[in-house]
Amino acid sequence: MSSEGALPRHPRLISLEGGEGAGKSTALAAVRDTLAGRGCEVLLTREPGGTPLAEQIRELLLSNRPSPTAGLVQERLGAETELLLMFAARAQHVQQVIRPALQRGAFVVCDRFTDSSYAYQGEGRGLDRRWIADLERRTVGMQPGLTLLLDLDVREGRARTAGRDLWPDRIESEQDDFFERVRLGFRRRAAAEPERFRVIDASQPPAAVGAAVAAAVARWLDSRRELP
Ligand code: Z5A
Repeated sequence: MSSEGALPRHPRLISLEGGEGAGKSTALAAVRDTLAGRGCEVLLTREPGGTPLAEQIRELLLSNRPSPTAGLVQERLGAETELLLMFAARAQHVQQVIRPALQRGAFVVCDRFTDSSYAYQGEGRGLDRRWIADLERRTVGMQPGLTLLLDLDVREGRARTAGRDLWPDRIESEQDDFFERVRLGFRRRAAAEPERFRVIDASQPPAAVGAAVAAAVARWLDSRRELP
């Protein structure tokens, strides 16, 4: 068994994953409403980010604006630095927000989590997955009990967000082949862990995506012994 597969799954930690423009906002609302409808306390959060410090790290990771102090040459962020910053933000987020919320009995719904590091930094950037697994084990120590993967054709997702931002962020500025590797990475992880992942067809209209997500969460809750 791989080292990342050996981590315990937390029964109240849910993550949402997928490529750009997959519709995580609609899905997050559907998860929140399904859980709240059963009387559960729900904390919605995101990565990279989720605490003031982690949000500052997010800015470092994603900002693509020319810096007034950088002169003409922008310093390139290396793949290894990108991975370590993702995990620096995540360590802070897990320690300050996620663990305390889980400990008081809340459900935590996270817009992206460690699977994004395997997909973007592992498959996209080509970094060694054993290194990612080691960081995951040391700084997170658990996996979500449920991961919803919004799967969508790369070009369709990018078309949805085209023209949204004056400055597309640093990762959004990558080429299609990068995002094809990321998508494949997510799909491989979902195929390897079918009991944790539910793959949602994100090409459907928003209401249908929301309904599919709500149904998946409801079935997952019903399948568990300790019902909320
Ligand atoms: N990243 C990483 O590399 N490693 C890590 O470990 C982590 C993250 C945690 C920031 O994430 C970046 O960080 C991300 C991965 C990297 N980079 N990329 N690319 P983010 O989640 O903040 O960024 P994002 O994935 O680019 O967000 P997004 O493009 O906004 O995607 P979304 O949240 O899934 O989409 P949305 O906001 O719900 O919808 C986007 C648009 O599509 C909007 O105009 C909607 O109206 C439209 N939309 C949504 N659903 C539909 C449907 N069903 N039909 C038609 N149109 C739709």
